[in-house]
Amino acid sequence: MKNVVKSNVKLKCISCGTEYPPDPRLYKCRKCGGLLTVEYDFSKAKISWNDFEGRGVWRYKQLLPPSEQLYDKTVTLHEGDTPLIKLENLVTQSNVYVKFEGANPTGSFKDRGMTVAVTLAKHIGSRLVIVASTGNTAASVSAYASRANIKSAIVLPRGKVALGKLAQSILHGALIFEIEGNFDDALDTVRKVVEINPEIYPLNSFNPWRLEGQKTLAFEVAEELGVPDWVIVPVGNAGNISAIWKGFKELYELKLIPKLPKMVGVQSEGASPLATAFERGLDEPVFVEKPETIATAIRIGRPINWPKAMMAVKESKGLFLKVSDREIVDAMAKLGSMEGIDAEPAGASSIAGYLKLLEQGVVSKKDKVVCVVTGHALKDPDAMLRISVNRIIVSKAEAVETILKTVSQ
Ligand code: AN7
Repeated sequence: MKNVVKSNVKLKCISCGTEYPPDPRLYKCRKCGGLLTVEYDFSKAKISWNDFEGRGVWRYKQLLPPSEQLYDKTVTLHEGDTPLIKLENLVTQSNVYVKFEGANPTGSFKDRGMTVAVTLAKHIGSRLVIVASTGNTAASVSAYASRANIKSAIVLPRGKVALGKLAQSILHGALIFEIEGNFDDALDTVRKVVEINPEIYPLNSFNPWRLEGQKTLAFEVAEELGVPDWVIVPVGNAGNISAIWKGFKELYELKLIPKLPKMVGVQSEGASPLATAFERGLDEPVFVEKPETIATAIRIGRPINWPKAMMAVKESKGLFLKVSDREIVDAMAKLGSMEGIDAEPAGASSIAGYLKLLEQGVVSKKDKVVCVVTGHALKDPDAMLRISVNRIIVSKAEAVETILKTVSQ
């Protein structure tokens, strides 16, 4: 264990504060069952922006848990270093950027976490990893497990996973279990399986090591753009918004940034336990028994990381909000047709959220905003085909020419 995780790292329960040595196999507080978070002792650290070298997630290795001995033994597909694209047509004269996580190796932000967590899993000798997933986690875990020569098992809600994600998991050779029920049921299954058999390594986001990789999104944004006023993040199981906030807070603690952004969590109306709680001013989520949305990635009714996400929004003075399926598809179509950026529905929900906040006057055009587009449109061809376009059946070049004449006028 000593060789796997750095010596200045410990685990801490976010509920009761109990501290633990950095055991990669500990996923919840032994005392109260609370979520764990990875903590660093930075008191002796003198880190400046010039110290970071290389590209992608591992550029920030000083702020990641694996020990130095593992730096040249990481399980990597060169994730991170994703494009930060300023919107030019969808919103003119604004200051809004898309952080395009669809450009990661398997097409979603999950890869940032998997490179770190699968690196640890491999070096503690795991032979089999498991995950419940709405699709992207499965696609990512199965890829990184293959790369590490580890077997992967994935548990999916049957019939509710976008085609591209299922196909990727098949391609990566995962053992696929499809259950009757939704993601929340799949996650319960995984938790039971790892309780019975602790040799099987779980990679859902209750595993705090994974979130360490995901926090690097904040590092990339801060390094390239400085600190945004707002960071808008699609929320499902609520790991990513928590990880990104953790990343900004660490930079602030290290005095690498002078201020913090406000965090916005966007949920789909049919799966909005946190946004509903925020609307009603509650401190606990209003769980949804039967979540439903076109954004199947975030079709989650009982987000496991809700305490971390609520803290992120509260501490940053941000907010949660809901968007409808129509607003999501509309944002997805606009992003594709006006900016050439390919977002899957969940990914486009951050844009839908931005447009809504702009309309409500909560966010102004002058504000520096980063919308995290979490996954690539190719993941979900069925969703793209729901966008109405002009598809014209023609038999002759003359017909094409005639129609184009009217279009170009
Ligand atoms: C594109 O793959 O939960 O709030 O099992 O795929 O950290 O859960 C996916 C989540 C946003 C929500 N956007 O992130 C899974 C899974 C996309 C996603 C989220 C997901 P979290």
